[in-house]
Amino acid sequence: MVCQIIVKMAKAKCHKCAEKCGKGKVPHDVLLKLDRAFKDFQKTDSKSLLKKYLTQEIFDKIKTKKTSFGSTLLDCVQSGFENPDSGIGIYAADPETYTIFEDIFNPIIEDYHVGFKKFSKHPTTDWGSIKDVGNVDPKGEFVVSTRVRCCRSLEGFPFNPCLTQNQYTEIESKMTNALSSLKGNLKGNYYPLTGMTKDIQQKLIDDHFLFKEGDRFLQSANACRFWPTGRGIFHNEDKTFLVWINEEDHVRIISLQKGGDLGQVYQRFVSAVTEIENKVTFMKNDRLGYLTFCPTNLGTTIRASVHIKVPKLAKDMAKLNELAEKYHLQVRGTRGEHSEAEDGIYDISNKRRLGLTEYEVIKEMYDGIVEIIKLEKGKT
Ligand code: ADP
Ligand code: CIR
Repeated sequence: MVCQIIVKMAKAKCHKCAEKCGKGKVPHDVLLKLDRAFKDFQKTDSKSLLKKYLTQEIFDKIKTKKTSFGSTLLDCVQSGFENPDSGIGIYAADPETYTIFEDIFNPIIEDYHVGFKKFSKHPTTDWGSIKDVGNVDPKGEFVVSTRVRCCRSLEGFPFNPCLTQNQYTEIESKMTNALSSLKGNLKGNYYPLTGMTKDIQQKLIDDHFLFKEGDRFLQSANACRFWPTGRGIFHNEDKTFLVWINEEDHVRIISLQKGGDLGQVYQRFVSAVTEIENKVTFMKNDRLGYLTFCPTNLGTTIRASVHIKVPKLAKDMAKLNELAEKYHLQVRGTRGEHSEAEDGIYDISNKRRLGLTEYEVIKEMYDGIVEIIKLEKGKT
């Protein structure tokens, strides 16, 4: 229930109480901070999508808006303001921000997901003909490993910046409860971060199974509060099926194995997601598909990647990036986003996840990687 006295007070002049019911004005100190930070941000040479689209006109139009969770524009853009080297620079502080601040989210979404417009609608889930997905590198010459992941948010909970400590543990127990009934090759155990030794945690990170700690983009977005409460990883014995709990998103479901057999990885992925979705309800939006904390992860939320060695193409990184863009792919370093390549291993994945079906995402990645390998082979 929204407190009407507080609403009236907020409409008059008191902003403090209004924060609680979410219907009032943006507090004066937040507005001042926003104005100041925006001015500083304008002076940077940031290449982020936030810089590209947050014009003075849009900023002035939306800076006084607030969601019913109490999230302001500052909650969404402070990561991008504090980290001008961001690629995107904006997070959805809560699910409502996608509509309340649509004037900034929409152009960023359209740019990142290539042509997904204000009136576009994400298609319904279609896993496609799973058995037709093949191996991107049957001879095992280039691909070290293959991974497919998706993100999910539990219905009824906001995103990181608005979660209470209790909600973190509630999400954790809802998920571990659901995961504990998985059978066959999905059967596994949950390992909470709380109580995990630093050695084990680091080994899991180094082996590419676990999320890293201390990501400055997430920290500035207020996404690491109460760390490590509620955070952890579930995996099967072979570590080919993994679930991250309460890192950037409430849930990340991952299928991973050595080599280039995308078909096998995808098959395991689809069966895991289907099983989990039979047990828990995830947040879905008519227009944007599955809702996530970062606008890059909307829609199918799928990132299908290979760890690949393409030494000839990688001699000219500008060219490799250009090539990747042509096939709607994205090149990352060995340890993921914002990392460098180690031992010549690159992470190449589909870039867009919204506006196309799950199968189309996988097919886009498959076709692109096969092309990249063909070009690497043909290069002298
Ligand atoms: P996400 O994919 O979940 O958005 P990151 O880019 O940070 O996040 O990657 C998370 C982890 O997954 C990193 O350790 C990264 O090295 C690992 N990873 C990504 N793709 C592969 C792959 N094909 N094989 C092995 N590890 C991978
Ligand atoms: C950036 O803008 O570069 C970071 N906030 C990361 C954006 C996309 N990556 C992600 O969500 N993992």
